[in-house]
Amino acid sequence: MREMVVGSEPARRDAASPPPPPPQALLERLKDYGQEDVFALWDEISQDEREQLVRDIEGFDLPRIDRIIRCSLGSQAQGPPLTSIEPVPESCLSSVEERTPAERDRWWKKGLKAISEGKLAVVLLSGGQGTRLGSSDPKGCFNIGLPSGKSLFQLQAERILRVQKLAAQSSDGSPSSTPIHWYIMTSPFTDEATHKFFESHKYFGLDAEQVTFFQQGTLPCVSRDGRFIMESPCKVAKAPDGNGGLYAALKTSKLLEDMAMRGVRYVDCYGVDNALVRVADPTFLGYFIEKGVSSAAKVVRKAYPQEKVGIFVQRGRGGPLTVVEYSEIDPSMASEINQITGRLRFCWSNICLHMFTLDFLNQVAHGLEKDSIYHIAEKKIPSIHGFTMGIKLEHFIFDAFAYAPSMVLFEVLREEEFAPVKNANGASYDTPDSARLMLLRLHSRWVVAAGGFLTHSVPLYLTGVEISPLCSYAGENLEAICRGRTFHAPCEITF
Ligand code: UD2
Repeated sequence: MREMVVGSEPARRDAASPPPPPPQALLERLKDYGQEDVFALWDEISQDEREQLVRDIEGFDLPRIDRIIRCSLGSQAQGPPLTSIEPVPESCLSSVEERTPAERDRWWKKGLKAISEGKLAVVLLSGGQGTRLGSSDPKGCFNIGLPSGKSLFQLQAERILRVQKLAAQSSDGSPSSTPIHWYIMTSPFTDEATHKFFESHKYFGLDAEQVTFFQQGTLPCVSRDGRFIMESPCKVAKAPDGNGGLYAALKTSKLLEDMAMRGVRYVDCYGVDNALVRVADPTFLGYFIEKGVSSAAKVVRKAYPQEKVGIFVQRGRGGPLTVVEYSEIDPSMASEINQITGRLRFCWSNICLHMFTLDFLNQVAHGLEKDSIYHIAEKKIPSIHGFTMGIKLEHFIFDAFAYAPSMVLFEVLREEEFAPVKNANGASYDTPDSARLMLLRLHSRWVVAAGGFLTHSVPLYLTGVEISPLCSYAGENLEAICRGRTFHAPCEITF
């Protein structure tokens, strides 16, 4: 009778009965893809762990994973694509400078009308692991230290509530307005904590029925020669498949059909880690509808060559607009200067704020098979050897722009709409402190513009006031609240 110790201790083996071999068929399949090493420690692990390992491997679509590994590692060896790279033509961009108040007003109203008719859905990309922020919680849970103590999720939920209210007020007479449906993409690393956070905060005042969570896929982490890295003797190391995993996740979860059933025509898609993100922005939506294009992105002027943002380029004269990610850009290209304007030649930065038609999302989601080239991120991977330098394979959401029949860029001001929360406080940029200050300064300007006054006990550049999104989305509706009143910074202004 063999004595088995379940758990991490390898089962003591009775010399007379060696452990059963790995399932032969599975081993043969792994050999076909050069991944048989996953069974290297088979004899050292317990029966339970062997069963876990077999289940793990049987969950893999090995042909697809092998194709992605080969195509992605192979394309890196081939170097950058040969097509020429040009700056974005001015005809593809709406700049702040050229935008008239009449256009802004027209787009704002057009966007609110479409929102009141239920034509807009919002997708939040929230599957990333907030490793740079040093928090084990999903980034949306993060409190950037505002007077209100609100998390990024709460700020975004309340901006949705505010836009819903504006849309209901704008629709001709009918007080009701279709709630904006909020699709939140998580990953196995963020899903449970995100669900719990929303439930414990009662969805921040949203109707739980208007929020749908769905998970993106994961891919094995691999060594530079394409072999699976083992996280433990009985588990392959995996990572989320990038924010471009959105398209496969929408397809797998049949949420594109869900959007169609709700009458959605436009999808606003954004990254969680921007404290000033204008979720469901009526102006951006109105512009998008008026241009009649399939995809659009908000951009800001790049602050400096090394800024960690993707930059928009045109692939060949008249070609599609695509993004070269900061982790893949050639430093000399990042620093090129336009000799006429004296500005950076590639100056339009991606800020992970995108708009798509539902038709285009369907086109992308059903064309995925051909797109097996994933981006390669060299990272320290937790493994049976502690940490192993390996590769995470990621799709980027902006990879789909290359297939867009038509695309436009919409410039916004960094100080109004882009306050990234990427690094832990103490870093020199994109921290919770820098994002908090950008929000407080913006809202302080709104108060003064509405006739209010500020007093402060610390220098004003270090503080300011926070306006609840429930009061104002973009600085509107503040006269009645602020005119003639004095607010002592820091404080939250709410109803
Ligand atoms: C992103 C953009 C970069 C620039 C920068 C601005 C991409 C690929 N890059 O860089 O061009 O706009 O932001 O701040 O968009 N996410 C997922 N699943 C994943 C990985 C990420 O949902 O597997 C989400 C993540 O939660 C976040 C967003 O995508 O909301 C951006 O992801 P990131 O922080 O990994 O991207 P970053 O800062 O390297």
